Amino acid sequence: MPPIVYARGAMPPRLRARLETDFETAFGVELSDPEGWLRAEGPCVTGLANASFAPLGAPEMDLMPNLRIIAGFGVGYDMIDVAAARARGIVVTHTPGVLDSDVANLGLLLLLAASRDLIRADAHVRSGQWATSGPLPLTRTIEGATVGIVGLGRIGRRLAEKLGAFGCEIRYHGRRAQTDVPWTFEPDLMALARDARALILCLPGGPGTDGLIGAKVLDALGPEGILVNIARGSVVDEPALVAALAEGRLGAAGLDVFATEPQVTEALRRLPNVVLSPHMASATVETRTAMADLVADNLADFFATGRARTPVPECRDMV
Ligand code: 8YV
Repeated sequence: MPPIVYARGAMPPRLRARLETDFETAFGVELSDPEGWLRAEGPCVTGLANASFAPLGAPEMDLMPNLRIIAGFGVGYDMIDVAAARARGIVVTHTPGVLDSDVANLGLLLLLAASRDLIRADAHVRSGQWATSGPLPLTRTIEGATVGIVGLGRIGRRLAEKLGAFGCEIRYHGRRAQTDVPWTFEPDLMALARDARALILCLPGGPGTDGLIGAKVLDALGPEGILVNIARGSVVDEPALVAALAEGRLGAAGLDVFATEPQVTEALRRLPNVVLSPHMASATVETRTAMADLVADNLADFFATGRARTPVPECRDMV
């Protein structure tokens, strides 16, 4: 009997193809009644591939009493209740490592675009205003600026390395100082925001970081400051961000993630001093292919050997 996998959320084509070839797979988005299907067939499901941001908790897991592995498509797993999974003997995996460079690159792109006002500059040329009204006001360089990285995981480290090429002074904030990096740890987030030209958010989402960046931090970053978010929308108090940007208390922002994506509030969409992208930091052919393969390989290895390639830290002792 081949393992039965339930595919939750819209599968990217590469992952869909791997799931179809390697396993017997039910694709949730193609079922007329996914919940009805799970009620009837859930006991046959032993693996789940997740590409959805909808919360995955105990009630859904209980529809699949023989589920042994949840393989997530993404490094962030804040949508999965890992404690509930562990309590049911279910291993959770994610896709770390393979997306670091592209996610870091989008962080850099947003930082540069926000600091050089690239979107307005593009519109200035397209509209013909360059010829009629002349050049735009000067912008600010990030060369040599102090940049604060909030969350120095794999992605934060890649970003810090890349920012070295711009002569930036890197400081980082997180749960603890890391001994194997050359950058300065700043235990006080407010102090980091006060000293930095830009804060780049690279930390995990979830209850522990919910609303961490609020009005006080944004005010400390200040009218020349730039906030870049490539983490999760939940990390930022979005109404406070909109107010700070609208009132000029914060200089600019570059955002790839939002509180209620794919819905983005009109207040945010109307602001001229934000650069917006649709949660696309990992969305290159190369990275998404590597992510899809890692999801399928986690499932295949687990079913073949009982070991998974990239369990989330909380599940490392289970495989
Ligand atoms: C998404 C991400 O997984 O890795 C993460 O945590 O947020 C992204 O890479 C990707 O957009 C697929 O939904």
